[in-house]
Amino acid sequence: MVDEDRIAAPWGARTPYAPGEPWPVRVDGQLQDGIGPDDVERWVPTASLLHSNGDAMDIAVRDGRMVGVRGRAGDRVNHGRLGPKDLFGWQAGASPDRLTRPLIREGGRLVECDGETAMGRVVARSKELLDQRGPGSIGFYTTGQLFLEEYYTLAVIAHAGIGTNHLDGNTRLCTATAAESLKQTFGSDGQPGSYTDIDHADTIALFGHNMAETQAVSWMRILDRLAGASPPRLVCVDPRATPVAQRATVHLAPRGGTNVALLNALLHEIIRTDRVDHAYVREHAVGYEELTKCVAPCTPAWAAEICDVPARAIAEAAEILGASQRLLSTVLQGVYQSHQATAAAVQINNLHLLRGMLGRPGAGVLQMNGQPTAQNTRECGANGDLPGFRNWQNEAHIADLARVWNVEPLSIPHYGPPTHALQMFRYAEQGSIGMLWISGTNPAVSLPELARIRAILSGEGLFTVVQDLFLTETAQLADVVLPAATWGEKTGTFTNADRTVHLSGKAVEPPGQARPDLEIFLDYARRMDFRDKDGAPLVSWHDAESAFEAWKRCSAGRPCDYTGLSYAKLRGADGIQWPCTEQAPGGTERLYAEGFTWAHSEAAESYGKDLVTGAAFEEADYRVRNPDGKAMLRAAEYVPPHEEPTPQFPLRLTTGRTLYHFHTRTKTGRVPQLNAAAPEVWVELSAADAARDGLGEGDLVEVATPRGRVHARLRISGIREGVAFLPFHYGYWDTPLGHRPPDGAGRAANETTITDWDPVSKQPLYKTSAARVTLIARSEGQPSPAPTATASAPVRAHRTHGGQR
Ligand SMILES: Nc1nc2c(c(=O)[nH]1)N[C@H]1C(S)=C(S)[C@@H](COP(=O)(O)OP(=O)(O)OC[C@H]3O[C@@H](n4cnc5c(=O)[nH]c(N)nc54)[C@H](O)[C@@H]3O)O[C@H]1N2
Ligand SMILES: Nc1nc2c(c(=O)[nH]1)N[C@H]1C(S)=C(S)[C@@H](COP(=O)(O)OP(=O)(O)OC[C@H]3O[C@@H](n4cnc5c(=O)[nH]c(N)nc54)[C@H](O)[C@@H]3O)O[C@H]1N2
Ligand SMILES: [Mo]
Repeated sequence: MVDEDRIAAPWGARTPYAPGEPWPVRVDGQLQDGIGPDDVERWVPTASLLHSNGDAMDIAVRDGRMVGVRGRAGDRVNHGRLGPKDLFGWQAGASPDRLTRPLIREGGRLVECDGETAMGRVVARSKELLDQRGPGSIGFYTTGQLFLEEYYTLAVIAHAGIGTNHLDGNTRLCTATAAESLKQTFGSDGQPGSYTDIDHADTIALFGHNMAETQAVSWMRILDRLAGASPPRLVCVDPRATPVAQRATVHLAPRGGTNVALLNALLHEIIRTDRVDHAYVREHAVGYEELTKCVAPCTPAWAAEICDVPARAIAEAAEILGASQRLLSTVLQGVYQSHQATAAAVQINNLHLLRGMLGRPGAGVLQMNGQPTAQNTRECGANGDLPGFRNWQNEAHIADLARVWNVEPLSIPHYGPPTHALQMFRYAEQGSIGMLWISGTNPAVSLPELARIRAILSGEGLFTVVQDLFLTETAQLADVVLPAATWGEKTGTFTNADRTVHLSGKAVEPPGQARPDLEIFLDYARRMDFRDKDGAPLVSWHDAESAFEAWKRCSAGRPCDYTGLSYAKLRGADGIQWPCTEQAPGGTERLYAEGFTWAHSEAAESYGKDLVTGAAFEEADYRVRNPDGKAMLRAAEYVPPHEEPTPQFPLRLTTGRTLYHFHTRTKTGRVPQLNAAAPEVWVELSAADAARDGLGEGDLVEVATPRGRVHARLRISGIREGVAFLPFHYGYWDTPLGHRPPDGAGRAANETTITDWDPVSKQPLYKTSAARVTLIARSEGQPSPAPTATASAPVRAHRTHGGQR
């Protein structure tokens, strides 16, 4: 068990290793005060819920309660390690303010009721809307934090039961661009790489990915390589001085929103210095000429002007990428939520195609996920795609799905792509969506332009169902609140960013009347009496395992093939990567070791989109561009961000995360150690920007954009000049204000963000808006509450601590 203070030392002690060696085991754990390992009655296997890394762990149970966790030594993902959020986060489930009874709105107030009344209302409203306005009046907005079985059931209910096209997840805010970039390059979603590529890589490039804070265990793996023989070289692209940047061989800190310019310059240099694997490109890719032409004018000097990064540093980074023999790249929100998101993410795929860096140990790209089960949302089609990565434009795929569900193809809406989340909120705003069922997400804090979102959710014409653990900012605006069970209180599978599937067991009972999301969805399907075309129940399963079996049938023959998996097999194993089939019973470590099977037009999940407008191509276009089903090099020119700084709003505002909190803090804000490490919102500026405006560490300032304002204490950090950073974790459920922020300033970053999205992936642009920072009150000597072991470290040091018992 952990003796160190893992709040102060988040990555723990080093266990160095050399390329190609197995990563040494280090078992991390944390038990409640006064409980020793001998006091634990049972250990229940699961994996981490507070990010997408999929670290395998066991929950310690005593007297029917969770009393701690430990990492699983034998698991391929973490070799026993856990990050700070997982070491402490398990305590959240037992919070005294968990929802234990359903609530309904009566006379403007939420009041407790029984399950029958609550579900009765949801069903009555659904039937009324179906009768009066048709399936398009009902929308579902789900998450990346439930289990596979739950998403699949929801996808069947929405697509075939209700027959609505309005089903999406908060994965739209999270990894829609990852999925889209994989479709654009490889024809289908599906993560090419594997975490084991870290063990072999000679070069690791992290693009807009603060892995140290957001996938802490994978960062430990990199730190252990850095501490061992023949360490890899690191390239980091991030405007902040993150812990990743501090360890990088080259750190490029571009202006926010200029990724495509920078990446095009890197590709320009790779081509100019002829670091292209021509044989690989000839055999496996189309689009080389177009790409070459597009990046020809993109010299480092050209990009240096746009990105405000020295041309010399860009050339140096290109030299490292070009000289690598085993290159691993990871990509996350600094790309996906930034300007030209898909266009930029695709350039990183291009880098790997040009260099022949795919499908072998150490050569891989990880278009990362964020949430623990975002992969499942995507593969089950609860994210605005169809289940099994099927193509909505391909009639044969629709017919196949109709066969699996035993329904008529026409009853599965596919006149267009499933509606994306921000469009669903627009429809709710306009009134065409009359019921929105929100499960496992807190849009009143996480969506852009919160004043507008609050107005939509509390609007008279919209019936809102919220399914959550707590009375969140969103639940407070609902018409019906359904209390849900969560991680450790229910059984299901989840799949991490490198396609590893884990089974998560039930360790304890949920509180009160809280029910697993699966049970709620099954109950709804039963009450709605959804039928297949022969009159049998559409949803024929009754528990997690039977739902998993149903999903296996749906996944058969698709890229995410689960047919070789079963609960029994997952119980005996330590994480298995899909595709897992009869032919590959042990799973598949890397995709695309033998060509690009899913890029043929008959198989592809998408026929591609225009990278500037997002317009979808037709099948005929696709066949012409890619007749042999190869990988696609897709070029994109840089265009400036939509909202550029002005004299009134001179800064580029970006938003993101800290190590200690998860999203809107419904869990981590209720965990004493984590909350104490980062108790309150802050804003970061560079020393130069602060000095120019006469601002000092700890000053209370207002961050304003054309949408809204946030009050926060200033941290003078290593962030690049001209950029301000706000963590987006801080809603208002635990503020002294209680409910809503008053008119005027709040503390949620999304009071300020813009309603705008990438035209290709439809992912919101949380990383680029124009802002100003002005003084409200001097600090009186107190530093800002921002953590110090992380990217928000002050230029002048004091230390965050407090994880020790
Ligand atoms: N501790 C913690 N871990 C988490 C989560 C959490 O809430 N807390 N959430 C999980 C989820 S759902 C997700 S999606 C992931 C997100 O994980 P990350 O993507 O690593 O996290 P972010 O902080 O959103 O953004 C990463 C970096 O992007 C940089 N950035 C901003 N704008 C730009 C830009 O224009 N270009 C470039 N190159 N970089 C830019 C920021 O400075 C920031 O350091 O984390 C997962 N893990
Ligand atoms: N400004 C800004 N905004 C952002 C981002 C950013 O970087 N900047 N990042 C975006 C990204 S990547 C993401 S992923 C989103 C996250 O945004 P949200 O999804 O809104 O954030 P969470 O706090 O994770 O909300 C999850 C909710 O589900 C509940 N929950 C947890 N487990 C269960 C369960 O088992 N069942 C049910 N029914 N409920 C459960 C939790 O209590 C919580 O209320 O935010 C996005 N918003
Ligand atoms: Mo995310």
